[in-house]
Amino acid sequence: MNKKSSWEKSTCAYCGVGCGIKSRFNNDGQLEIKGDEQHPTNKGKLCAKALTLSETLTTNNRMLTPQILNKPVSWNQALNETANQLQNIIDSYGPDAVAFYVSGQLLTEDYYVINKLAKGFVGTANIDTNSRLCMSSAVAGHQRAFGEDCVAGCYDDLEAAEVVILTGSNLAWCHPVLFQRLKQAQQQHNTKIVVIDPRHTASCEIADLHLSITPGSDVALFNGLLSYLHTNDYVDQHYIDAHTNNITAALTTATALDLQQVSQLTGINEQQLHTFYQLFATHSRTVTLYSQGVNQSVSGTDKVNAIINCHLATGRIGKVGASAFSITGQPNAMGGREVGGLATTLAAHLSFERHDHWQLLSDFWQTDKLVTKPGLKAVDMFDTIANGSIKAVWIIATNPAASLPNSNKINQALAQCPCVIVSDCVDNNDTLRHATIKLPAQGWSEKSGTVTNSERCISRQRRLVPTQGEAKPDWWIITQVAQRMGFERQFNYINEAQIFAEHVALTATNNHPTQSPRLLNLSGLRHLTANDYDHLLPQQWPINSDGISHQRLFSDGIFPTQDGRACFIATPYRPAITQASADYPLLLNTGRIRDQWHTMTRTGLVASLADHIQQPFISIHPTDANHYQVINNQLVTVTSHYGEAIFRVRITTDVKPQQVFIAIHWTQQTSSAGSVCALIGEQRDPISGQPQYKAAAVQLSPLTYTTDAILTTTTTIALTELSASTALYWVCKKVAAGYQYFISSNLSSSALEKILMAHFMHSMQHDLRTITHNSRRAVVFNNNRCLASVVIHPHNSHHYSTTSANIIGNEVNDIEVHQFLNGEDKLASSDIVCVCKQITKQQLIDTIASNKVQDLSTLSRITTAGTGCGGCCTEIDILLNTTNVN
Ligand SMILES: Nc1nc2c(c(=O)[nH]1)N[C@H]1C(S)=C(S)[C@@H](COP(=O)(O)OP(=O)(O)OC[C@H]3O[C@@H](n4cnc5c(=O)[nH]c(N)nc54)[C@H](O)[C@@H]3O)O[C@H]1N2
Ligand SMILES: Nc1nc2c(c(=O)[nH]1)N[C@H]1C(S)=C(S)[C@@H](COP(=O)(O)OP(=O)(O)OC[C@H]3O[C@@H](n4cnc5c(=O)[nH]c(N)nc54)[C@H](O)[C@@H]3O)O[C@H]1N2
Ligand code: SF4
Ligand SMILES: [Mo]
Repeated sequence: MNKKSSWEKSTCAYCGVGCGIKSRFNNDGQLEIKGDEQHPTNKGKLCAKALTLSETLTTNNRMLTPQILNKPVSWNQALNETANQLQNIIDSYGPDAVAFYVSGQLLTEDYYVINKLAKGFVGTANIDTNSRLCMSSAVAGHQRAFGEDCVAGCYDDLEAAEVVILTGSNLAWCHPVLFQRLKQAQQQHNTKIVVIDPRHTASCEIADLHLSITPGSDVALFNGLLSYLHTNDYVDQHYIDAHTNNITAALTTATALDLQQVSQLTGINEQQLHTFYQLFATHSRTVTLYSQGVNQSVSGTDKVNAIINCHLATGRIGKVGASAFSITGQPNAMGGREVGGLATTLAAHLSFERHDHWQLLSDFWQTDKLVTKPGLKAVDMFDTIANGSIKAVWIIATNPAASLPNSNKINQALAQCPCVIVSDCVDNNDTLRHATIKLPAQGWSEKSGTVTNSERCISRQRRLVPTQGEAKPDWWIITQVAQRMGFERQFNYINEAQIFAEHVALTATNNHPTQSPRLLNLSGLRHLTANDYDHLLPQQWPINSDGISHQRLFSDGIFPTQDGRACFIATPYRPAITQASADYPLLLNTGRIRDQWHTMTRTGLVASLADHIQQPFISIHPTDANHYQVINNQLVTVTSHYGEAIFRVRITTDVKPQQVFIAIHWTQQTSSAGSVCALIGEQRDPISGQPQYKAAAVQLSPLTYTTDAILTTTTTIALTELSASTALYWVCKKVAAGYQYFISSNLSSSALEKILMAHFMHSMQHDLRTITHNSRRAVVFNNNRCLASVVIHPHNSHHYSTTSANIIGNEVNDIEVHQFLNGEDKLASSDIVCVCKQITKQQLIDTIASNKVQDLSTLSRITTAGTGCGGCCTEIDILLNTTNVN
């Protein structure tokens, strides 16, 4: 019998909250994962995504060997070929003919070496990252206001605040553990919470006030606030005089709009505006937390500064419970910003604009090739790949074919690019289809290094399990290629600790507390040995030699600008570039759902996470549904100027009339046409270059088809064959013992059944079938094990239902098979609300009704729902409020 191993600490693979986990192998050899009670971020709590991480450690779709043109090769061949191809292109066309597109999911050490290679040794600043799509407006806003890209506050501020404003953030679903902390604080000291979001989201469940603003109008809202604070004497004049510049320009712009105009632009009535402005004005401990509803906009940077202006005007920056707080998305978006992974920064918060910074870095790296000006930002980089000027791109830990705007164009650009090198953990995603060289990287649990979370806390990610196949650490792959390009000496690291030490040294070089310091300073870690690094405890930067904790920045009102003062920025209101038109009358907003992560390469492997929301959907208001004559679960084609895609209708008042919402997660690997980025245009913020993902003009029309089918199998099926043989549309979802395919077709039920049986169930020996007037059901099994099932019925949107996958992969259980064949399978037509305990919406509704349950704790006691990670509690609250108990 195996013996339990001891607990090893690391950090979660997913979001920028940066929770600490601990893991060990249990007696069955399975990896157990728990929250780390000692990690300052989460103190033991985790969300459902983290709790199911061990289920993602599978060989399923794992890239196991390097490949050139999809043929397995040795590492030596792959690395030589990568180095040769890059070098040949550089020799023929110059360094700017190559580009690097990387990710906030890399570790700091990986990020440091790829940035060093590109900017310092290849001599191109064409290195950008998916943080361009995510954090670049916040970065630009911080630089304009504070002189450096720094988050002033910390998570404790959310608990210490009297008022918390969540703007453009669905914290409940996207940063669940931080949301739990906020919710608990609210219960303890009655924190007032304002949510600013065009949509009604799960985060609204704890809101005292929800401002459902007109998309893109945040600048008007916060300009209105600044004007209100000024006019009604709520500003901190002493702070403004002592610590800031440029208030006059900001005020002139802000006061150009009166309250009535603000109300018109934001769609918020004057009384609600007044309530919000009063709440802000009269509570000195106020935190404004913002995310993609702010950043991903053509006025993203101005939105950030309009918010910061209000905090500067009241002196509420870096004080206990008082800050403007940009929350990061990816686990190491912050680490990437530290090493300088964006095309617009050098490294270690050194700036292109300062010659002394340039000289410092040039000396530190001992190079004469250091780039002198910023490179191409993500969207421009892919435009330049499309026009043929960039001839080689190395993509690491990101899936641009699915996540960049106008994905049809991105796919074309990659398809005709002569050299597409992709380092990834999976063998297949939308981007890897275009790879000429594929390099298998170690993934979370195999890799080792550091990450920095939203509150500047550096934590170790540690190796927890052996590496699969021949995968290697990203830093190793990058440094091996660098060495083969002739930079042996500069990239001769033996482990990740050495790279971290170099990064630390760079942050400390010439960084004197008195002479225009960079706040990113890790000099306190200068003497870290490899062993110290292995045992590094989570800690927030700056980590100066003074040994003082710097939980908050700028508390003393001193900023890292030339004169030490922060800067107000005039932020004129500009309407979103995309306006709905007669051709495209609906405004499309996009974002995340609770249980999936980005393009699903990891969360898509976990059956329980697929149950909350099973298929790509479009949320639409009842009046629009009526106008377009569509009903719940119907499939519709959505078109924009850029492309088209297909979604299932969800009618809901969560969105306003003429606004629709689509989640970002489905790709061509998981659906035939559910990729939302096909619809998104390339409009972007002029300063940060961050795309406007939250406002695209679209049109919709019902999709006509005759037949629906749900095929459940123990093995994956060939998707191209599925598309070619039967399906007008399909979606693939992970279930416990295999996969479930939702198929829509123009074939008749009997024809579809014949084809599905012949193509995807043919090797199976035995089958049972039922045919009724409105459905055909079949189960096939081999040696008493159910291998596949299928349900087919004529399309009738009024009765769309899902079906249980329970029987698949199991020994034949006559009762269950019988139930399935008769359409009585238990899970049919109800989504799972509580993933941890697998409780469906229907079970909860039934329990509420039959037991006359009024409150969450009683419902949790009876059903166990909500007793796992707690991430579903807001949705259970909604059910409690909406279910009739009489
Ligand atoms: N479950 C889950 N969690 C995640 C991720 C994930 O994929 N899944 N991804 C992580 C990453 S990388 C990121 S960047 C974060 C993103 O975290 P969030 O930014 O919280 O998530 P989004 O859903 O993209 O967008 C937030 C909200 O902005 C609103 N919004 C749209 N337009 C506007 C506007 O004009 N003004 C305002 N004020 N709001 C608007 C949207 O309706 C949406 O509810 O989540 C991280 N956490
Ligand atoms: N419409 C719309 N589009 C959006 C957004 C939106 O709100 N709306 N949000 C944008 C934002 S904020 C973000 S952050 C992006 C995210 O978009 P992407 O970065 O494209 O999405 P991911 O699915 O996270 O892709 C990560 C890839 O890296 C691989 N990977 C994971 N870990 C490692 C590793 O350690 N090493 C290597 N080499 N590979 C690894 C995964 O298998 C996966 O293929 O999407 C953006 N796109
Ligand atoms: S909140 Fe974010 S970091 Fe924390 S457990 Fe959930 S996904 Fe992981
Ligand atoms: Mo992100």
